[in-house]
Amino acid sequence: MSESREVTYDPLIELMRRFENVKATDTSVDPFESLGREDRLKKHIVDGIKKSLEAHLEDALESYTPLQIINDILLDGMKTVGELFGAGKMQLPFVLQSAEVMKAAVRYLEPKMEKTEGSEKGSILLATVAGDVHDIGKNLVDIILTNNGYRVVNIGIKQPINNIIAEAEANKCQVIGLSGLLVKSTVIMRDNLVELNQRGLSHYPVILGGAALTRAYVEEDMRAIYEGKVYYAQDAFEGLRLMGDIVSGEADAPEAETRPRVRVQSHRLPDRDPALYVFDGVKSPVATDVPVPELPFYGVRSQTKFDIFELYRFINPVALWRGQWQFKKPENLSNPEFNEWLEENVRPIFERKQRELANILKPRVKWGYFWCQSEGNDLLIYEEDQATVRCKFTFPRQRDLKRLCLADFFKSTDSGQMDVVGFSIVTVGEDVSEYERQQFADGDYQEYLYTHGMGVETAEALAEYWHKMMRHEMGFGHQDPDDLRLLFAARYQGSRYSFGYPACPNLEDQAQLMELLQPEDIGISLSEEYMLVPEQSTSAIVIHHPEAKYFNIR
Ligand code: B1M
Repeated sequence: MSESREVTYDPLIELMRRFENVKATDTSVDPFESLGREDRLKKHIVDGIKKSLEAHLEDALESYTPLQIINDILLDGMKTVGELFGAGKMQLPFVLQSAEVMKAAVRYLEPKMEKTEGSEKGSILLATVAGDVHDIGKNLVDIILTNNGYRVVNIGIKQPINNIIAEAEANKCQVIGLSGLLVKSTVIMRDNLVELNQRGLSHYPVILGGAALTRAYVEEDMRAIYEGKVYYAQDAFEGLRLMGDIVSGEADAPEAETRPRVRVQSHRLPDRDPALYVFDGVKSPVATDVPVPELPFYGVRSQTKFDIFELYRFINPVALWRGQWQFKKPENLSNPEFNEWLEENVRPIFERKQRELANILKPRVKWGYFWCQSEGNDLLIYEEDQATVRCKFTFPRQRDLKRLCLADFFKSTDSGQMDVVGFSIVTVGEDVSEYERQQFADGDYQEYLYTHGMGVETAEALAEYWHKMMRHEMGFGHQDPDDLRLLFAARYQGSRYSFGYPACPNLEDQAQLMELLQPEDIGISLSEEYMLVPEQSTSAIVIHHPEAKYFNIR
């Protein structure tokens, strides 16, 4: 795809259309030529075309008021966009492109509106809850709602309930929308609902969203607690549908009095059960006779110089293209056809973003090795003298299956042998987050999604790349597969486990890791809620044992 060529259509959309067996348009022909005023504007929205938008809006203003254009034509276009997305016929980046055009159109029309005219369908206060830094999910909801005619007051991340209530009241919002990705956020959301009850504010319908939630948690546990109405939105479009239903009075959530009384178990988290941390004498059958690598060095080192393009090779395209950018396989394409399509259409975007962000991403790593031994479910980390305990991590043990516990991958205190453990922490810096915030504020939604995904996956790539380097340092990196796809599937010796993930779920352990690595000199710090700052950072405990693979605690 040539970047500089002037085109009046989007080549990607044309290609998508081809996949829907619609004949590709002849590009020499003006795509709007045969269309009437209304259809022209709808086409701008559905196909995400900004070129000639203002001229076509001016033309429509001869027959319609600005408000009519927004409500009756442009929003109708956005409705089609939502339907196409829902039917799997439109990819998220193109939905965002349509939202960009919608925003540009509204910006153009707004100054021409009467002061008394209001085009708002309803209003919502959006916030990521206290202690949680995740922004993008909530911002996608903001984009979709704003550009479908709702007034969104987006107050950002880490918002305490006092702010949420104050802003909802001050801005006269009809609905409160809370987002959060951390397990702890699900508990904070519950506390927020209790607070709304206590303050007599349960007249607010509340929408909850974010990856750590489940529908059952919201629709059973939370509904049993909240005296008002509370809904679960799995994604931004469910949020949109719910807003429509709430505003029109059609939303289906049983009234508090008519709800069945469910016993609130409050989202029991199996891996947080204290009993799992107490060693009962039964270990897993993990081999205890594996060789211990030579300690590469005791203590920590840092690396701040990287060839960014070498690093980009370690980005897992599946995670970026399908996960972050959400390019989904249309039903009528086979896997090989879809892969071909991705290579042809998405790889050029990937390559363009690599160049664009080469000086914005600032990769930095701090890592180290320590003497250690296990004792039951504990991992003791020693000073260089191999005798004084420096700190201790306690891991949960599977209740059943193999009864795995991370501690079992190390020589025990009974063995009389010392073992070696690695830790790493990586970041791509703060600048990329600042850059994406600007793109969001400017309404460059598609680029915002692309930049965010690149930041996330470059951080992941750096962690993967450095884990490889550590395997080399520990003397077994030469066994790594050459094929990067096998590397992405963790087909190498040992594993890298991040605190907060199932085998080591305690985010609080990040504090000890920080103490060991002291990464402040490479610009990483820990927030009060154990989140890493900058946002695009990740930490890990690196285990050399050949049987160390991911597992869940139940
Ligand atoms: Co990490 N991470 N991560 N991470 N990460 C999670 C959040 C985690 C759930 C993974 C897991 O355990 N399975 C877990 C938290 C668990 C916990 O609380 N204990 C976790 C962890 C532990 C961590 C670290 C602590 C690991 C470590 O380094 N020790 C670390 C912390 C980073 C930090 O402190 N700064 C970390 C790091 C990272 C990366 C940097 C590698 C990377 C980027 C993180 C970032 O964005 N800042 C990352 C990623 C990518 C993830 C997962 C895999 C994906 C998150 C994402 O980008 N989603 C995530 C697991 C998961 O979500 N499945 C995970 C895409 C985004 C668009 O979706 O925000 O969910 P989302 O929004 C959606 C819907 O949920 C919904 O609509 C949106 C759009 O459709 N929605 C709403 C959301 N809010 C809504 C509100 C509504 C309606 C709908 O109405 C109000």
